Amino acid sequence: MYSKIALTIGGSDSGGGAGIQADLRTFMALKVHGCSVITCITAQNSIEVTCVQEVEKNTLLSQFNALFSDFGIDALKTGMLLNERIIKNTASELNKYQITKIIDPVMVTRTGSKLLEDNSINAYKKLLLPIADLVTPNIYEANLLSDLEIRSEEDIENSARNIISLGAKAVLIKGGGLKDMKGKDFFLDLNGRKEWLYNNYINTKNTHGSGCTLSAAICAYKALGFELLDCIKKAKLFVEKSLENSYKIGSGPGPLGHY
Ligand code: PXL
Repeated sequence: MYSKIALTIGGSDSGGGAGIQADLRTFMALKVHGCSVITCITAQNSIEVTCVQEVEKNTLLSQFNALFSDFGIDALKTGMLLNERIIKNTASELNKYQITKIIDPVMVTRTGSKLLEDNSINAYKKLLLPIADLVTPNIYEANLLSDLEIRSEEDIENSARNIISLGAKAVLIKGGGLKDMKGKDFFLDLNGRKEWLYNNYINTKNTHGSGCTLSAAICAYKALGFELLDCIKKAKLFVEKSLENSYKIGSGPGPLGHY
């Protein structure tokens, strides 16, 4: 039934709200077959991350080999890559394949748990931005990738230009982390095409996995063959709908409802 294939490369969230689990649910909701390369396993619930274990190099590379030796992957996204070692090994695999690459530079959860070890930012800049068809940082991640402290719309546009100058073909900076920028994102590409994108702000505390869902939805729409900016607009609507259907399962922020 599904003729297109999307791949997510990231971490497992035992709580099922974010990471690989959110990505695969998103792929399924958008009727794309989903594959995964798991980089690490996190133990977490709606409140905290209590343990992170990376997979061994051979396990990581074997997942790539298994998939790419048999399937025609149509688009991929990266999520939690944890450290420089995983970034390096992932980048050298991704360099082999000419398919659309969405890089979601996951660094920290909304509840403040670190998902990327310190000193790995340079590896993102050097190895992943140059091969990215799109990078999707939130404000915090954009600060670190562009060496700027974003406080205004103008800062966001400058940050986006810095990220493009590092080699990314396009960038989407998600404004949600700033008080007045909820639901407001900025898109810029290599050719100078730029656009502020808006959607309705959905007032819910159940936002766990919304960043993962957005990048996974962009990836799914790309696998289905849409043009990049259309993918982003459709993906934002998908996240809006999923936030409307979000629900509470623990005492912290709950997951999105992808159906
Ligand atoms: O939302 C980013 C993210 C990515 N990957 C994993 C996560 C999270 C956030 O909690 O747990 C595994």
